[in-house]
Amino acid sequence: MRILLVNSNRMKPAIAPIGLDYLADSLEAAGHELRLLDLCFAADVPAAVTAGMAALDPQLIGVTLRNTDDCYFSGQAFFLPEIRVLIEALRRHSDAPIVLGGVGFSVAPVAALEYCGADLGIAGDGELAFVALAQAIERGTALAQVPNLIYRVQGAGGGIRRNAPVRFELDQLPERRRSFVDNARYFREGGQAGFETKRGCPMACVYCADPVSKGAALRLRAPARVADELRRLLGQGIDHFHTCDSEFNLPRDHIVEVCRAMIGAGLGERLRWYAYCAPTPFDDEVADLCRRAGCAGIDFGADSGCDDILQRLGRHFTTADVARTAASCRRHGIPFMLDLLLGGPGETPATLRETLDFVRRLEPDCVGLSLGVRIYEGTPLAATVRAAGDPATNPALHAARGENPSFLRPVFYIAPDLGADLIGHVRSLVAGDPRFFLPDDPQDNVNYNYNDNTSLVQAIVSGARGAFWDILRRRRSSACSPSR
Ligand code: B12
Repeated sequence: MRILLVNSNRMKPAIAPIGLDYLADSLEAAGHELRLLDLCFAADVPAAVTAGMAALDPQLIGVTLRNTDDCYFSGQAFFLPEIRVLIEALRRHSDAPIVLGGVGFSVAPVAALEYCGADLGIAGDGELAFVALAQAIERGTALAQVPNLIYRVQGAGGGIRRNAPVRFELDQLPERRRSFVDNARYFREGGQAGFETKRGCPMACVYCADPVSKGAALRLRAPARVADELRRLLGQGIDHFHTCDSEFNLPRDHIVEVCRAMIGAGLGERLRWYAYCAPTPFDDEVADLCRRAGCAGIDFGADSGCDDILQRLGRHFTTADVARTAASCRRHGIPFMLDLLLGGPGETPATLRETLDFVRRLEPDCVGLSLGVRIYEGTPLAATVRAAGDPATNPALHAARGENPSFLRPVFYIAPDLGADLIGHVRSLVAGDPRFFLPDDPQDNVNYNYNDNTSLVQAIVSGARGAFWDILRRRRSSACSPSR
């Protein structure tokens, strides 16, 4: 089949649509002819759509939807209206079925399909499902057999049906060539490339949609295959990376084995990588291996410096664990960021102060502050909010709290005890400490929202590479240094 894959993510700095790179390997192995319509860099989207459709005349169109919104309380950018317009434009050129997929889509797939007006959707893993869908369309067989598929039922009753997911071992998939997307350009303009060592997350954090979109079961890739993929990207001139796992150190054995494979392949000296990690499990052996495997920094999802809040958030660690992990990073020279999620259930002015005081004592290289907790369909927090009555009148909910049954439009939880000016309050607690990244910081445009972040874009154009937080941190420390 002739299949057009469309990247709809235009956020800058640009992040490569790794999901499409992976899908392409499976679709090409199944014999399909593919073309990429990458709208990230398109100056004129309607013109790019016209050209892309004319070049292939597709029989099937897949659109990746990575972000439904920027998940950022002070930003509240919502991207689905643009996706709806894009789908209308694609439809004006072709009768080919339009399929939506991607991690943003997978969080609330039925609502997203209805909102965007696509014909079909695939929730979760795309590789086997998209191949099965193409085959069903080609042969005219029943859509009911296609795993992970969301589709409209014709005839009596109508409605939207969702097929059961099929989880598979990732090493069943073809080698990841990383050759469909222009990764070299994304590296020049986005400063990094992603790579995946596993899928799924078994943790029970009340707010997190990863178990919804990726499944709760961990599915690991063979470490040698991960090293091979990194080598291929190195061959394209890319030497800074970010993991695309939910948490790289879950399970501990896997981070250890992946690091050993990187060291064994001689990658530790040739590349630099960053990761999202949970505060535990982490210890001196893990830190040492990370460092030798090329780790340039870790972003730990610490969330809070208050044990009661950590418990309410369903986290599996304590503040003592965070302190131990911070000390390990220091001992092994690993720069680290602590990511905080402020304003969740039980948060008060006193717990905010406790958290910021705690974090300061750990001397992190920087601290990312997210204010307000984005509520996602299918999470324990969504269930708690629903159990509390009509979301439209719930004083803890902000932004799209009315007529938003699947929480598709951005809606945030902010503990009612915090009063109206959470940002102002946190800003005063931060008291100008340059290690803390505030939302939309007016001081020096160090803004911890990666959505259209012009200072980051400029830094990358000037040659900065690495995780966005590390680029911001280095930029800020050079701005603060007396020599400048
Ligand atoms: C790593 C990561 C980052 C890294 C990216 C590093 C890199 N170089 O790639 C960084 C730190 C830069 C980042 C930034 C942001 N991120 Co982020 N990120 C992730 C994370 C952990 C992994 C995403 C990923 O690449 N997965 C691996 C790929 C292979 O999986 P995939 O894209 O889902 O693709 C598979 C399927 O979805 C499907 N598929 C994909 N496309 C298509 C298309 C079709 C047609 C089909 C059929 C199937 C299909 O098949 C693929 C293979 O199975 C996810 C959470 C998670 N666990 O997934 C959050 C996540 C995607 N990020 C999120 C957000 C909000 C952001 C930011 C907007 C935050 C901000 N305000 O600054 C920015 C946006 C950056 C940008 N330009 O897009 C949200 C999006 C939620 C939503 N509802 O919109 C997520 C889900 C986290 C969360 N809050 O829950 N992120």
